[in-house]
Amino acid sequence: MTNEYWQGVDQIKYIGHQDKKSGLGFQYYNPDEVIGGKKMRDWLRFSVAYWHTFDQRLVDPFGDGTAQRPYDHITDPMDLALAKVDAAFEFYHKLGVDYLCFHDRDLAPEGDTLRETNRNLDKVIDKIVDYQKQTGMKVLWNTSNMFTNPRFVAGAATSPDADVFAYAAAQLKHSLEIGKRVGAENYVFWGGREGYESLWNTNMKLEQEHAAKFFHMAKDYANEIGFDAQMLLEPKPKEPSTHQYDFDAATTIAFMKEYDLDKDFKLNLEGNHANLAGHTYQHEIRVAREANLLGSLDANQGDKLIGWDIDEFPSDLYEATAAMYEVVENGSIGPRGGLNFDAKPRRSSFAANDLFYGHIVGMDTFAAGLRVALKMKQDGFLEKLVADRYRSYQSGVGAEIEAGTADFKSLESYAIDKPQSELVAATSSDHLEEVKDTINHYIIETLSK
Ligand code: XLS
Ligand code: NI
Ligand code: NI
Repeated sequence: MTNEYWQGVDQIKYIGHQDKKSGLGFQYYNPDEVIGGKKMRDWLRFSVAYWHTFDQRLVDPFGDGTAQRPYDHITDPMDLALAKVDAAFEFYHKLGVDYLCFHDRDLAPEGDTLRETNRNLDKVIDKIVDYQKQTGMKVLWNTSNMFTNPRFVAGAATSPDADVFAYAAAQLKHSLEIGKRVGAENYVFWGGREGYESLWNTNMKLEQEHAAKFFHMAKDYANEIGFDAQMLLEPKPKEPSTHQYDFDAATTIAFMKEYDLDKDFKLNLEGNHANLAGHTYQHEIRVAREANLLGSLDANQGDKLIGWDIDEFPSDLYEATAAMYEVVENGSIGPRGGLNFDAKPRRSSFAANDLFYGHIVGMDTFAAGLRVALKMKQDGFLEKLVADRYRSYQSGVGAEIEAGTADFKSLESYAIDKPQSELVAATSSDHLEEVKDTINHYIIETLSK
C-alpha cells in the first residue's frame, strides 16, 4: 500500500468490554475465539458493502452529501475508482473483515455503451483480483445495479420495454463473469425497481413471468461459465417502487416455488426491509430457515420513527440476539452466508473515521447477539420452553392428530361433551413476561461476563 488513506486508525483489535469504554476496538467480537464449535469469524462472516462505505455521500431526501472521505480530492472518475480500491483494501485490513460485497456500478463509472462500461469495470476488477491474491480477501457476493440509471425507470427485467430487458441481461451477463473472476460465494438480486408505481398501467403477471425468466437465464449462464455461487433474492416490500414483487420472505418463497426457482435460489434478508414489510428481522429469518431457504443476511436496522430504508448500522442488542438465535438454530447463516453491512453512518457522522465506528458497533452488536444466542441454546432454554408448550401433541388426542389417525368424526366424539371448565383447565399460561425477563437476564448476564 503506497498511500495511507485512513490515517490515525491502526488495526482494530479485540479489547473486551471490561477494558473498552469508548474509542476504536471490539468489545465482543473476538474473531478467532471458538464459541459453539466455530470461530466467531466463521459464524459471522462479516462483509463491508462497497456502495455505502466507499461511495455513499450521506445524502438524504432533503439534503446533499456531507461525507468527508480521504480520496475526495481526486477528480478524474477512473483515477478515483482505482484509488478507492486502495482505500477499500486498507479499510478491510484495518477493520479485520474477511469479505466484501459490491454492485458492478459501485466500482467504476459508466461509459456511453455497455462495452465501454465493461472496459472501465474490468480495470477495477483486475486491481481487486490482484489485492485478493495478496490479502486473501473474499467476496461474499456481488450484484448488479439496475436501478440508478434512468434507463431502469420502470424496472430492468420487469420493464415494459424489451430493450431494457435486453440491456439488463447483457449487464448481468458481465456481472456473472466478474463474480466468477473474484470468486464470489453468492450472487444477489435485489429488484430495486422490479415492481410497480401503479397497477392501472401494469401487467403484473407478465412482469413476474419476465422476472422469473431473467432469473432462469442468469442461473443458466452461471452454470455455463462454471460460476457456482449460491443465487440469492433479496426481498424488500417497497421503496423506490410503491410495490416490489419480492415483498418479503414469504411472498418471495411463493414466487420461487411458482416459477421453479427454489432449488437454485435462496434468500438474502435485511433488517430494515423486514421492518418496511411490517415484520421483525427475526420473523423474516424464521420464515426462510423453516423453508430451508436462508442464504445470507444484510445487517442493518431501521428506526421506529422513520418510515424509509435508512440503513442504520445495527446497534440493537435485542434484535441482533433474536436474529442470531435463528442463525444458531439454523446451524449457520446459510450454506455460504455472511453478515453484510448494508449500512451507512448517519448524515451527521460525516468524518472518515465514523466508517470504522459504524462497523465496530455493527460487528460488536452481532457478536454480542451470537454470544447470547449460544448461551440460551447451550442451556436449552427456548427449546424446553417451546417443547413444553406443545406437549399436548405427544399423547392422547394430540398424538392421534400428529399421527394422522384422527378425523373430524373422532375429534367430534372426543370434544362434544367436554365441559367448558375442563377445556379452560387444560390450557396453561404462556408466562410471556417471565420469558422476556429471562431473555433480558441472558443478555445482561452473558454480556457482562
Ligand atoms: C437496498 C438494498 C440493496 C441491496 C443490494 O435497499 O438493500 O442495498 O442489498 O442491491
Ligand atoms: Ni440490502
Ligand atoms: Ni436495503
